[in-house]
Amino acid sequence: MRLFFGIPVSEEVRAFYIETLKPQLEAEFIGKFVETENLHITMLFLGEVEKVDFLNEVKENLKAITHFQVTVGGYGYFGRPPRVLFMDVTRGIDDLTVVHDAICRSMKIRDTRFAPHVTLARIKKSPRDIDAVLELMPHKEFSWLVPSVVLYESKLTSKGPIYTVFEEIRLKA
Ligand code: 3AM
Repeated sequence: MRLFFGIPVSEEVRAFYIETLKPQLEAEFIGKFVETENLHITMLFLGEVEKVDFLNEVKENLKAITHFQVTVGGYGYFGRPPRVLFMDVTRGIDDLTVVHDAICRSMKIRDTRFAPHVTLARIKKSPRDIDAVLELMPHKEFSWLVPSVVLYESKLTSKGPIYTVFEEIRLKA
């Protein structure tokens, strides 16, 4: 199984993406756009895993963390082509880092590169300057309460990845 921990975005973000943002991005960039139902904030990518014997320890550590608000808004990108185009996390980063660190501690993994974001697309080509195009995109902020962390299974298919919920781990209410 290919697994990763993540936090799904709110329905409001999904609606904004499918109705407004994705059509505008598709008009500007050539690349692969994330399917609406796949939008999430990656907490930790695990890769191929045979046994989920780590899960009890992760649950134990996460249930001590109180649910919290995150806010996303604004855009950025990183990497060489294909560049990862993302919506930024503007508030809640400290809380997300606490969750990330708890997962890493439970799994005895060291990951110092945590930079929470919502991937929107992988851009292969941009006929115009990316920064100039992103300036034109609607700048809206969305906040929501994060009640749980999800362990996703990711199946890679020719049509793109399909994510299913392997386990939803509730935070403290
Ligand atoms: O949040 P994003 O979309 O950037 O890029 C993959 C995605 O992150 C990342 O895990 C998330 C769910 O697939 N990912 C995929 N393969 C990876 C790898 N080998 C990886 N992250 C690190 N190493």
